[in-house]
Amino acid sequence: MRLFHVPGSRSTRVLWTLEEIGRPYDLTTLTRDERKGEEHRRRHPLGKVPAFEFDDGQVLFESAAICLQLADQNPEAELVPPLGSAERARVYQWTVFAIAELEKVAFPWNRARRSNEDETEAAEKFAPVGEAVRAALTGPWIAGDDFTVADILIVSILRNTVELGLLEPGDPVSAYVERGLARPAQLRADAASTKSA
Ligand SMILES: N[C@@H](CCC(=O)N[C@@H](CS)C(=O)NCC(=O)O)C(=O)O
Repeated sequence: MRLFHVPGSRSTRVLWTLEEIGRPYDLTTLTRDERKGEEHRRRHPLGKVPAFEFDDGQVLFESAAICLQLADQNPEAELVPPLGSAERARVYQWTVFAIAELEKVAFPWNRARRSNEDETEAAEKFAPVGEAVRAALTGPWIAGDDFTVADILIVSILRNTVELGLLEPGDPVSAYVERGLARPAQLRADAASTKSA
């Protein structure tokens, strides 16, 4: 299996999932020209990362879809609860929430901070979405006691928000993100990403 990757991009979520699974994989880091070339557009119609080639030759794009499929194919990693269970439904809920709701309010806030723009609107839009995550954190992980693919997505999306200091010190959301970032598989993913850069 092979991940088509750019360090610091959304493909790092897939790298983290691969490290949680612990099976060997290949990593191809793409330049901008390679991403926009014909060969990569056959993998991803928009010339983006991540794209992923599975052992049977299937190629998928969309980070959440790739992470969920990897979790399903490697049940021993316990990154998703059993199919059809209430716990599995919560993992779907938070995985979709991450992409559909969280990303679109976290990234603009990060961008505003980095470029020294007025953050008021971005912070206001983030607030109710961040509160939804905060309220759900009654256990160590977003869907309960067990770490899942949904945590990989949410922690990856909020990583920069926490590292830029946008959340209050002591905010349970920051503690949650730091808990995720401290996982050995995540640290290995960071090292693998840098190595390939
Ligand atoms: N919804 C997609 C978004 C993919 C995406 O926007 N990837 C960015 C990197 S984070 C990209 O490849 N942008 C085009 C480029 O860098 O040339 C996913 O989650 O996989």
